[in-house]
Amino acid sequence: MLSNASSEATQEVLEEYYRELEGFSLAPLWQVQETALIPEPVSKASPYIWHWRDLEPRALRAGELIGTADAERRVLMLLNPSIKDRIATTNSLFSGLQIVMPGEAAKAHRHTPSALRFIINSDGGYTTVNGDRIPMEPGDLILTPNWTWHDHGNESGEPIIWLDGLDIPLVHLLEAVFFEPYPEDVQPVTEPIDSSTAKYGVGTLRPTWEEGSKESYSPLMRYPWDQTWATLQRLAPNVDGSPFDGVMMEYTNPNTGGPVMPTIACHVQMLRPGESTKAHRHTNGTIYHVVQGQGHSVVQGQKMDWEPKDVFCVPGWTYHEHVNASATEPAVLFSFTDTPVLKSLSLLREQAHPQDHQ
Ligand code: 1HN
Repeated sequence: MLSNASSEATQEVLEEYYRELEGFSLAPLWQVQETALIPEPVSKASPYIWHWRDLEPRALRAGELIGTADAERRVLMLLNPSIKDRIATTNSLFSGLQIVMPGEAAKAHRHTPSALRFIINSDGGYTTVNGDRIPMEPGDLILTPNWTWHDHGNESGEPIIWLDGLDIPLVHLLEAVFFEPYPEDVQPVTEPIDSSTAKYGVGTLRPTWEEGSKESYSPLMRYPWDQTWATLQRLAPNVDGSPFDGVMMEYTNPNTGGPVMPTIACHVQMLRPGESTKAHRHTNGTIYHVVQGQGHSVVQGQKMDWEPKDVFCVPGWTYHEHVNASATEPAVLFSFTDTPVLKSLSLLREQAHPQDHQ
């Protein structure tokens, strides 16, 4: 006979038993099962917005106070206020603001966390990735995938500032972080300038003498802003776009049509004048950067007003919707997220808000 009888053990006997378990590195699942198997995700991260008016002076001040000898990378970390014990902007992704002063170079190194840069201010900056020297122009997306050598330089007279995005929290969780400095401060440039853009930048033309990269990441390292902007402008008047994201485009790996890196997908979206989206939520968290325009997003019922160059994060499984406040000007958001990881593990879920709005 099967039965569901309760224990007849006294409280005292149970307490003694639980104390004894601790000594053997054992613990009863039945006391914590509800925290292990929750009905739906509850992110450790909070929604948060960093305003450019607060960021810019502090980034420039870091440029005055901290020399390259004191900082391999002069990065102001955008740390989620609800995550105390790790370097994280959302639960799985990190973002920071990096500044390179005139005449400076940030040393060559490589690491297994993958990085992207979205260029904010630059007039003569460059990044070299595996021997390919890539110019940095405002609005460009530049990739530094897993284990690629990279160093940055500024040969202009003005500070250069960009937004860094890395999968550091995720790679730390997986205990797969490796780091190696390059033997010299600066790696040699071994390719013609900006060669990945020349070879792969059109997206529909491929160099036949190369087999096609076997790497899991995009062979194209720079996605120039002028192409991105031209595409958005051309499409926006003629398409419905997404009810949740407006005219949202994904930056793709030209070899696969898939995400630019195996851990991070990058998107750019235009909210047309007066456009407001419906609310939805998905298991991936997202970090947004306002390229242009003014508006607000409602995240978990909280209104966040944004302006150009602000950065904000939407934790996973958190309802969010976006509003372009201008009746005449488009708003453009760049964003990055860990959907490729969730998708490949069958953990990507999305849900529309039942009332369309929060
Ligand atoms: C890093 O190596 C870079 O190479 C930028 O530019 C930001 C944040 C955390 C850890 C390493 C870079 C980073 C970073």
